[in-house]
Amino acid sequence: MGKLTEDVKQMIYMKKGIEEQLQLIDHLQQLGVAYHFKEDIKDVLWTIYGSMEEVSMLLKDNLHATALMFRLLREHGFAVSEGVFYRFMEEKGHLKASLRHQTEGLVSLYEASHLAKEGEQVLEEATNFTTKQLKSLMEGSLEPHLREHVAHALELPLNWKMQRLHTRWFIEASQREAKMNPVLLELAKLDFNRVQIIYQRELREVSRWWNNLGLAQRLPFSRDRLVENYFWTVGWAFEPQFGRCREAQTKANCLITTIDDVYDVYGTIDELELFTDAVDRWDVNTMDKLPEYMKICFLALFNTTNNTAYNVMKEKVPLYKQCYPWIQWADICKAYMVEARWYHQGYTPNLEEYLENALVSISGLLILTLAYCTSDDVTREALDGLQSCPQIARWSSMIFRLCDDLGTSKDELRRGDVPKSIECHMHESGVSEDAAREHIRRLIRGNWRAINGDRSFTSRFEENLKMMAINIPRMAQCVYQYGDGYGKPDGVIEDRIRSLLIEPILM
Ligand code: 0FV
Ligand code: MN
Ligand code: MN
Ligand code: MN
Ligand code: MN
Repeated sequence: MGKLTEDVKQMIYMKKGIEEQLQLIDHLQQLGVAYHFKEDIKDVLWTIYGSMEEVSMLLKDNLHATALMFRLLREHGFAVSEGVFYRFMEEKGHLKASLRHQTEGLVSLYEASHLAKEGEQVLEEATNFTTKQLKSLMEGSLEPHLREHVAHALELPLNWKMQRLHTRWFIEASQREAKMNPVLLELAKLDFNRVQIIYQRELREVSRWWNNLGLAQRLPFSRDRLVENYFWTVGWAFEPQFGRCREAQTKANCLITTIDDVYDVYGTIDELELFTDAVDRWDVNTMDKLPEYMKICFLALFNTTNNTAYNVMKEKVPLYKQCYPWIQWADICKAYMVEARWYHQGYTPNLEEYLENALVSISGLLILTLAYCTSDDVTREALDGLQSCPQIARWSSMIFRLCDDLGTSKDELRRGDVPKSIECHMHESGVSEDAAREHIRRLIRGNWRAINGDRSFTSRFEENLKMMAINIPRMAQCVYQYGDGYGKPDGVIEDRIRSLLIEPILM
């Protein structure tokens, strides 16, 4: 593999046309191997960015290359304007009808348009135009490989997809088409299988931890989902170097799920008040007052969380206060408690009141805290810039929550649970369930625009953190795409897990 990596590195620097250059970077990304060439890719993009005007002239009416350039630059945090698309528009602010026949260009523009920031009307028009055109192309006769690409793009735009899952699809599609550079394809297949073996080893380790803990046996009412819990973390950060992060997050996911079920399914309101207080004090001495099943649950949480913090401290003294994961745990339990009280009282909050709390109870902020405290690049300075919760963490958690509600609230309500965003909005505005769901989907798109507007970074640490903040909603959209893929697995998720964690790609 070392030789292959060297060959590809040379390819990146070899002199070639701008479109070819962009295409290579895009292929490396979609094949899931760009992380080997981070600095090289950054070099090339800086050069392109530095000569944007000439490059734009060169690309003239090449929609595919222009859209590719725009997307790659924006993905990497460069300040590129939607103005690069003006020349594809007519006077009236619509895209030229003649673009209808450029299938490849339409797909690229469709993907680029999903990186729109708030208020970018050209890109909004581009999403609508390309979606409509691509759907109508699907109704006609398309060359089979192209049809497959268009269908895959329409299912979810690239910016919303779980990366590893797309990588697997893209490698296999490239294999079928036999158009991809064989060196790239070979590297991608080898690397996919190599990384899969790393996942299997990590999964064995956390399985051993979870089985030894024995919590699921002691709390039989709770969901027991070790593999799924690990699968989420691969979606949040797939690269091999994030193994410690995946370990800490998988453990947290197991505890989140168990404790969420204590609050939603099993505990009485008085017990829950006691548990919330114990977590807030973070003191084993408060355990006496808890019922037996909560004692063991508290101790599992206490030990696991302290152990994670200890490992961080052992390697990177000191453990900064912003990294204390139990602070996040106290916030989560308090948010669970608010929901339990609302349910107990039969209270329906309005949507804003609900979301302000549900943003915390979805646990995204804890997940991000664990990400940065296990990060190799964490520094005092980086953390000082992070004093309060960064905006991107809020937008990211918001999408996580809204997707969870879209996928899980039907069953939650049937079982008896606090009204979720859909019901809160219906109650507040008197609209139908369908209209409420559409409203929630609009909110999701708005939060995506906010995230897209915040992709620049000034350090490796910030870059990694933002990538994870972007991957959280991607993963939520993946798991809840067809309902509650987490609580009530439906076959789709099992297949996806198998393809990422178990089945190697045939060489
Ligand atoms: C989902 O459960 C759940 F537990 C989530 C999304 C958080 C834990 C899982 C991971 C972080 C992987 P549920 O829909 O019951 O959550 P709510 O908050 O709606 O009760
Ligand atoms: Mn370990
Ligand atoms: Mn729940
Ligand atoms: Mn809950
Ligand atoms: Mn839910």
